Amino acid sequence: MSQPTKPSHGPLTFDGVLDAIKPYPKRRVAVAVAADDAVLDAVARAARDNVADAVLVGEAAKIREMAAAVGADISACEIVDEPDHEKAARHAVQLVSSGACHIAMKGKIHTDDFLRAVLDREVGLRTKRLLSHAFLLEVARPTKRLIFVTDGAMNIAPDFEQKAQIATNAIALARLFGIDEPKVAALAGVELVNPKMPATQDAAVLALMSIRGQFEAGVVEGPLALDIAVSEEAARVKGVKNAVAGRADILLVPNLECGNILVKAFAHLAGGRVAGLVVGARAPVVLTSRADSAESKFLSIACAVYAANMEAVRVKVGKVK
Ligand code: COD
Repeated sequence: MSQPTKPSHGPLTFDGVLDAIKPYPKRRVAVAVAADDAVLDAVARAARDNVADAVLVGEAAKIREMAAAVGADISACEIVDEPDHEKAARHAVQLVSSGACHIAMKGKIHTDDFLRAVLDREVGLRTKRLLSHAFLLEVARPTKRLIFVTDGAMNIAPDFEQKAQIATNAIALARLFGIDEPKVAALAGVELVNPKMPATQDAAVLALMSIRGQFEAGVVEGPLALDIAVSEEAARVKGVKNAVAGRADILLVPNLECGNILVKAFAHLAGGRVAGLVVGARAPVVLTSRADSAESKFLSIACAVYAANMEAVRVKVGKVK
């Protein structure tokens, strides 16, 4: 496997991403079902800040009406009138697969409908590998940095093999964002292997694979409970010592529900900044929740623009040995 391109900087925060993309060429985002205030706000900001312009696919009259209502200047955006959600998703994705746009973005459409277009054999952006989703969370403690939560939006109940692939995808993504050797915590409810908790068994075998060198450029440990994964104090109190405990860069969750709840608690209860991307596709895909803030959608566009400029990493995300 080709090693991911190594960025010339250290680990990024969201502000670091915004700084890094300043000299990059402006990219073009194809938005599926764009009639949504937060989406329009985000694309207007992206156009104003020279990050990206957009093709807005959806109900044209509604898009214009909403943009006016929220004061979003979308004059730099092209609008494609397509009121049907499925067709709008396919059209937006096709704009990317044909090369007319660089990034696909989910608007006000159900995630599964959008992802089916991304996975479509004709117009989609699938590769030979598993596509997975990663949330990027900007945490404040102990220092401001990005951590990655995967997969809280695409693979519903990954089996062991899929978990290994999801970890590999996330390692490539974290490296892209400046983390040299990402530390992956395979999360479970406890740190001991319990046959009654299948997530602990998967996590333990993933950790064993890591010891055997089966993940390139990253280290996986598990099972780890969330507190031990992210808090050195919790790891110390519970007597867990390993390369990942207290310092995880990637939280590999057992299933979609765990990841989704974790990230929504971070965003909606703690007010944390979050972005969301699909990893492993032929082009960057922005995938945030419909209720996410305009800022979250803007940051996701910025992260996708950043990813679009790291060609080698975007395509060659590696494989599990
Ligand atoms: N990567 C690559 N190929 C895939 C993937 C993937 N992650 N998932 C499915 N495929 C391929 C399969 O190999 C097959 O060829 C084809 O796609 C269809 O597979 P199915 O029948 O298993 O998939 P679908 O179409 O029923 O479901 C795929 C979804 C991604 C839509 C589904 O997994 C899903 O609904 N995910 C959760 C989305 C969601 O609701 N998220 C909410 C949180 S915001």
